[in-house]
Amino acid sequence: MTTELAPAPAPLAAPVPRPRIFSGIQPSGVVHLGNDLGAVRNYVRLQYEYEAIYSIVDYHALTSTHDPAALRTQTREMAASLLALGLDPDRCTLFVQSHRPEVTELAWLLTTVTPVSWLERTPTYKEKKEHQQDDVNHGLLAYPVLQAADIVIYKASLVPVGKDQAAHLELSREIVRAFNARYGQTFPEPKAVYTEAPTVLGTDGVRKMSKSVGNTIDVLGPPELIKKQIMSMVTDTQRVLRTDPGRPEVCNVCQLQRAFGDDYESLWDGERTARTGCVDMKRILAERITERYAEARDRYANLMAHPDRIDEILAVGAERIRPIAEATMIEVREKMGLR
Ligand code: AQP
Repeated sequence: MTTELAPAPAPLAAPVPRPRIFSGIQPSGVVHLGNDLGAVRNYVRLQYEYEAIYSIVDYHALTSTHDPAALRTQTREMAASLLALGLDPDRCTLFVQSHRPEVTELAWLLTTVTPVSWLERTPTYKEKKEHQQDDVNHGLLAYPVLQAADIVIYKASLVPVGKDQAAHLELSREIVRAFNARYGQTFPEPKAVYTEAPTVLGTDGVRKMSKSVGNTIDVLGPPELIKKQIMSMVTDTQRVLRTDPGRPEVCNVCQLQRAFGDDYESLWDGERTARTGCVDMKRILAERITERYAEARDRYANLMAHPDRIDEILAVGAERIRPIAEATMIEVREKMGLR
C-alpha cells in the first residue's frame, strides 16, 4: 500500500504593502471640532486602508510655545484626544515628533534645496509674523521645511489635513521636486487628502476654528462648555427678527448640522421658512455634538487618568518607525555625498 503525501501547502503570499500616509498635529492640548471634522476623522478612517503614521509635532509647537510644562501636558492631552477619537495603536503608529530626532537632520538637509523666497511667501509665516511680532524666530520661517521632512522621511505619499494646510503641502511638493531634481528620484510627492469639511469656521462664523483665535468648540470638554460655546455662535447676521427667513448657506450653525445627522435638509427648511429660529438650531446642534462625543469624552478621561499607558503607546510608536527613518537617512546622506 502506498501512502500518498498530502500536497505541500502553497507558500503564503507576501503581505501586499499598503501605501503609506502621514499627518502631524500640534500638541496644542485637546482636539477641537475643527481638528476633528477637518482632519482627525480621516486619520481614523484611513488607518484601516493605509499604513498610517501620525505625529504629535512638538518641535513645531516650539515656534510659538515656550513653556516646557505646558508643552509636556498638552502633548499627552493631544495623544489622549486622538486615541479617544478612534486612533488604534494596533492599526496605526502614533508618536511624538521629537522622539524620532532624525527628522531634524533631514530638515536641515532640505533647507539647502529650499529658496528663502518660497518660505517668506508662505501665508502662515506672514500671519504668525503679525501675531507674534516680538518672537519672529527662525523656526517660524523654516516651519514648512520641517513639515516636508516629517512627511518624506517616511516616504508618505498621502497626507490627511485640513484645507488650511494646502499651501504648506504645496511647498512640501516643491521641496521634494527640488531635492529629486538635484539628487535623483528619492521621495514621492505628497498629496493632501481632505474630508468633506476641509475648513471649519469658528464660533465667530468668520475665521477658521482655531485655538489661537479662541473660537473653538471643545468637543471633548464638559457638555456645559460645549453648550455655552455653541449658544454663543454667530449665525446669519442678516436674520434680525425671529420671523425673518434664515439663510442656511451662510449660517455656520446650519453648515455644521451637515456633519451631525442626515436630516439637515429638513432642518434647513425650517430655517428658510422661519419655522425654527437660530436658538432652536443651536440647541439641536449642542445636543447632537454632546451626544456624538460622549463615548470619546469618557475614553479621554480614562486615558488621562493613566498617563503611563499614553506614554507607552507613544514610545512603542516611535520605536516602530525607527527603521524607516534610519533607512531614509542612510539613503539621503549617501545621495548628498555625506558618506
Ligand atoms: N478649522 C479647521 N478646519 C479644518 N481643519 C482644521 N484643522 C485645524 N483647524 C481646522 C486641521 O487640524 C489638523 C491639526 O492642526 P494644527 O496642527 O494646526 O492643530 P491646532 O494647533 O490644534 O489647530 P489650530 O487650533 O487651528 O491651531 P492654531 O491656533 O495654531 O492655528 C491639521 O490638519 C489642520 O489642517
